[in-house]
Formats: sequence, structure tokens, C-alpha cells
Amino acid sequence: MTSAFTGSIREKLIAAKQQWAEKGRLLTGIHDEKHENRLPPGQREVKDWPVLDLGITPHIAESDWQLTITGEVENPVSLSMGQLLELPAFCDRSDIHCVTSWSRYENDWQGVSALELAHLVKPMRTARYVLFTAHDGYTTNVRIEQFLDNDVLLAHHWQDQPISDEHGGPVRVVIPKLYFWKSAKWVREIKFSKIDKPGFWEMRGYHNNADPWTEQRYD
Ligand SMILES: Nc1nc2c(c(=O)[nH]1)N[C@H]1C(S)=C(S)[C@@H](COP(=O)(O)O)O[C@H]1N2
Ligand SMILES: [Mo]
Repeated sequence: MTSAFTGSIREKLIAAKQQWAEKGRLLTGIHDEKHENRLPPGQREVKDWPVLDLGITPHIAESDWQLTITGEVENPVSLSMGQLLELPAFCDRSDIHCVTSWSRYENDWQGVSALELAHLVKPMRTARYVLFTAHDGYTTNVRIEQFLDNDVLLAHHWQDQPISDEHGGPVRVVIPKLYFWKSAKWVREIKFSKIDKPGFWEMRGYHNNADPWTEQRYD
């Protein structure tokens, strides 16, 4: 496959998703601030697990995987897979909500919690945002309190299986309470920052805050 070919697939995919954003598709006008319904407005439950990416599936061997945690932290680190696995393990069951309208219930994630990572790197008081960079060039951004929630983790297993390449293995971010585009697959850098920096989809019309219950799909 030539790079021109993969290049054109990517552009088509990206243009299609951007059009969704421009048309404001899927907005019901219902806001469920109190999470009275398990299914956020405009979502439907699926039993499979769709794959969404930019048309690139990086393959990163566990032996090559490295994560840099940097920025406004007292103790910046670079972790190998072995070092990540030495940190206390964390399991959590949560639902996935994708902005393209599918939700998948009861995902059992295993990995290391965001709170544990914060305990290790010690974010400074000046840190207000967390910026993620992945191996396919993808980026996304959240507010620090969205990252330091008790259900957020860096996951290496899903339903007792190592996370596959297509779903962002060997390690991906999982932020259950936000639309799934905020959960970077193939994560390679986590930066605590004083200032916000819109990521890949945030620059292309997706909402910066991404709360599914108030339909923060598009800006
Ligand atoms: N690195 C990276 N992470 C990413 C993406 C991507 O293209 N690259 N897509 C995002 C989007 S839009 C969604 S909906 C979810 C999809 O995750 P899944 O393919 O495991 O369902 O990953 C998010 N994280
Ligand atoms: Mo998505």
C-alpha cells in the first residue's frame, strides 16, 4: 500500500467525521445533568465494539512501549511497560459512549489509575489541563479534574484480554464519563499543562468538554 493511498483514506475518514460535527448531527436537545438515565441522550446501545481511528493502526510491541509523563509535575517520569506493571493495579467496570452515537455497557478495564499516576508524578498547583499524544499523531485534551476522576485509568487489559492493536494496545487511556474520543489509544505522552491545547477533534469542531449527558458533541 502506497503512502498516497493511505493518505487519501485518512483524509476521507477525517472529512466525513468533520462533516458530522459541522451539521450538528444527533443533537436531541435533552440534557440529563443528573445522569438519571444510564444511556446519555441520542445514544444507542451496541453489543459489539466498533473501532474508530484515523486510518492508521500502529503496532507497538510491549518491549518498545514507553510513556512520558511531563509538564507541570514535580517528578516527570518515563515508564516502560515493566515499570507501569509495577505500579498498583486498578480495575474498573464502565460504559463507553462514542460521539458517533454508540454506547457499550460493562467494559472491564484493568491497568493503572490516573490517581496513582498523579501520586507518582505529583502535579503542581499550576497544572490545569492534561494533554495526550499518541503514536498515530492523535492528540486530545481534558481538564485536570476530568483526568483525576476515580474511574480514569491507563488500561492494558479489557475483559481479561490484552488490549488489541486496533483498540489502542498495549496501553490506552480510558475516561469513562466523557465521549470516547477523549480516551487516547496508543498513548505515548501525558502532559500536565498550565494552558489548554485543543486536540485533533477539538480543533475540528468537536466540543472541548465532551460531556455525553449534556450532549457536548460539537462546539
Ligand atoms: N490515538 C488515537 N486515539 C483515539 C482515536 C484515534 O484516532 N487515535 N480515536 C478516538 C475516537 S474518535 C474514539 S470514538 C475512540 C475509539 O476507540 P475504539 O476504536 O477502541 O472503539 O478512540 C479515541 N482515541
Ligand atoms: Mo469517536
